[in-house]
Amino acid sequence: MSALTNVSESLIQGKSKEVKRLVEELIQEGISPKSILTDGLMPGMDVVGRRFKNNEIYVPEVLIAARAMHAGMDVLKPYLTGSESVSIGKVVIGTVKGDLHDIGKNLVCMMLEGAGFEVVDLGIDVPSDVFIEKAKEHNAKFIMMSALLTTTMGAMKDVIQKARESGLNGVKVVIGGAPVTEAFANEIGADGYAPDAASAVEVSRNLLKSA
Ligand code: B1M
Repeated sequence: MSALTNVSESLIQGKSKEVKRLVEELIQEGISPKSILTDGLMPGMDVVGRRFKNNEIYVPEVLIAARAMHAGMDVLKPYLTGSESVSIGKVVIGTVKGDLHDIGKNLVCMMLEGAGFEVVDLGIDVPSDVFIEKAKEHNAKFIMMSALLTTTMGAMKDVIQKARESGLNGVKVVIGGAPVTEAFANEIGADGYAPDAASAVEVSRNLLKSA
């Protein structure tokens, strides 16, 4: 079994300490943090998702695997975020109301920080009004929202309407998450859509250039 497959397997089995140890070892061996993420941790989480969907495992097992994913991500964080200290733009970001999924959103935060954005992470289950209040309070250039459930995506539209009503017209709204599509982003009037964390950086940079 390859070292990266070992990471996936340990994540699937929810072995947090083992995932942490393996990721640390791979870093020591000079394997790129991006490869550890995309070829080790994420494929493991995909298997967990498929098993969850097929009712082969249940919420507790998924939570344990999610904890192992976070253990691996914690090791990678300093490598993915780098040490940029000058902010190129402030972002308020969160998972929308009713939605507790945060792994993808946390990845987006790491990538943004690595690219020099200043990130205010509002966490999960964030009410629409809080996105607006925090964007005002921090004088943010971006509101970014993540949703993993088809039932919570609608909250994004609510935030965009509230942002426009409260005069936050200069603030760009970027959205993403597994069920979110470019078509949906256009439909609700978002300024940007990103299918993954790396693209979130690219989209935000482009929006800054065109502002
Ligand atoms: Co949930 N869950 N879950 N879950 N869960 C999904 C999302 C689901 C697809 C599983 C399935 O049925 N196959 C399904 C949703 C179905 C749907 O609506 N279409 C589902 C369900 C149904 C539920 C519950 C309702 C289950 C229940 O209780 N019966 C429940 C809902 C709770 C709630 O939110 N109110 C629930 C609960 C949970 C746990 C708490 C157990 C746990 C979350 C733990 C945590 O996040 N701390 C969990 C997990 C882990 C998953 C799966 C298995 C994995 C999600 C994940 O972290 N993926 C997921 C199945 C799957 O996706 N395969 C599933 C890895 C992550 C890196 O990917 O988040 O997609 P993702 O992020 C990607 C992109 O989407 C993008 O970038 C990342 C990659 O670079 N991205 C953005 C994300 N946000 C972005 C924002 C951006 C840009 C890009 O700009 C701002």
